[in-house]
Amino acid sequence: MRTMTAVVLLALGAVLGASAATIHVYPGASIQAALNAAGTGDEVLVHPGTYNERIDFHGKAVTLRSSDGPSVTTIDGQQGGTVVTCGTAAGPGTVLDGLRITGGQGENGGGMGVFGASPTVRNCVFASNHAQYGGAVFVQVGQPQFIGCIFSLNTTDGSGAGVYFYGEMGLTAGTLRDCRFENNTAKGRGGAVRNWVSSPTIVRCVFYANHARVEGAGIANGGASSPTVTDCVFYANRTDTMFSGYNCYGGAMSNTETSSPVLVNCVFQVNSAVSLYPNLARGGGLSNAGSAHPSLVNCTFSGNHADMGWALSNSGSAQVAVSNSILWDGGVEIVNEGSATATVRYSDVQSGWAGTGNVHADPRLNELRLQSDSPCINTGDPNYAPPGGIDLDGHARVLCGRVDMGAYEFGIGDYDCDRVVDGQDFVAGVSCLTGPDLGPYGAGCEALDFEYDRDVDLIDLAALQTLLGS
Ligand SMILES: [Ca+2]
Ligand SMILES: [Ca+2]
Ligand SMILES: [Ca+2]
Repeated sequence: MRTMTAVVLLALGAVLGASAATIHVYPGASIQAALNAAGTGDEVLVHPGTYNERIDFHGKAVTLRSSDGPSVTTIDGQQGGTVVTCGTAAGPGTVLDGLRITGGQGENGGGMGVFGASPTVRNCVFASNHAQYGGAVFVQVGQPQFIGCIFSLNTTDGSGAGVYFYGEMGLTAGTLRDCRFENNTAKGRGGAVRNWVSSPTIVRCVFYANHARVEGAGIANGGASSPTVTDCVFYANRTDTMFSGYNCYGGAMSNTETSSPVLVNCVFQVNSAVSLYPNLARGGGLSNAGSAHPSLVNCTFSGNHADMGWALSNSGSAQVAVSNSILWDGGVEIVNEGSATATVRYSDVQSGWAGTGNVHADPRLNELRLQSDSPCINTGDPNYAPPGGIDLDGHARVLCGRVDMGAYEFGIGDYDCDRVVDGQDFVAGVSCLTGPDLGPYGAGCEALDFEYDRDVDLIDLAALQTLLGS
């Protein structure tokens, strides 16, 4: 037993002692050559410049990163094919970090193809790539993580100009976190993201000015795709049709077949479904068809537009559940066709909608936040237990004892819930500092936890002071 332990420790020592190598790549040299030379755990460090090549990780657990970020470090595929290929069961230890990927042109994934792999992609920019499917990225089986990435000006003849998650061959999910999709264009579905039988987790992403011709200018969920979409902003995305007899659906999002995404703390603003001919454009915000069962909690719709259903268009046998939300677009907010239903509770619907706790009164928005005289303050579902603790501003989701309607909770800084932030709140704030290490606070101090780290400290009081001074 003793010998055994020693052998194990020796082996462990060998592993720990084997220091990972860093292989430097400078302009004129080949990144692929460095990847070929790299072993498990090694780092390939790419120095500023443009590298005209296409690369393949060959499944290696290698970190490929730039020394100075994506604004000065580019891999340009020069329209020769997919720029970055990641397959052969690569796991999260296969890392792409801080590079700009451009000039990709492929059938599946112009910028990057992920096939049966789950790499980590951080701080990358995918710009001006093109593919038949997945203009920037195509994922077929795997759970890649995209963190802090920008997808801009990518195009596809088919669907998913930004990312196409294609799950018909096996589990395809993954994560999009803190990503930005802007000005991507799909001739088919999913101006930014197309999910087909795929359910990724999408958190704190911005979808801006993406375009799709058929449906889902932001996200198009098809097959059985049920992503969770939390703390996301959909702004000025647009689906359109120019031809008589052709419909278009979902300025921000479309859900078809049995897709049942869950949307929490999301904003839908000035998205549109547009047609040259009357009554062909449905769902300025969302369109739901087939047997889609999406649910929306604490979402705010403002300024969206379509021929039918300025916020929501529902058809087929879709069943939509809405709670704690604001639908204030200026037209008929919800249209149901076929046997579709919309169950709306504790929400403010401009054109009115029957349901428990609903109102239709001016929500008194200022940059989509509730003003102190808003009827949406403390009128959300009294039994609501938020799955996440924060609102879209990153503050506590529930303040003053009851959740509000909309993506932003009212009352940060207002300890005593009198809807005014003043010196009395500041005095209370000092009482929420509970010791030299500060530490967790008692109930009621959430309103003063600006950073929402479950601790009221001097940083929070500084933020409160700023609010008082404004
Ligand atoms: Ca509240
Ligand atoms: Ca107060
Ligand atoms: Ca804090």
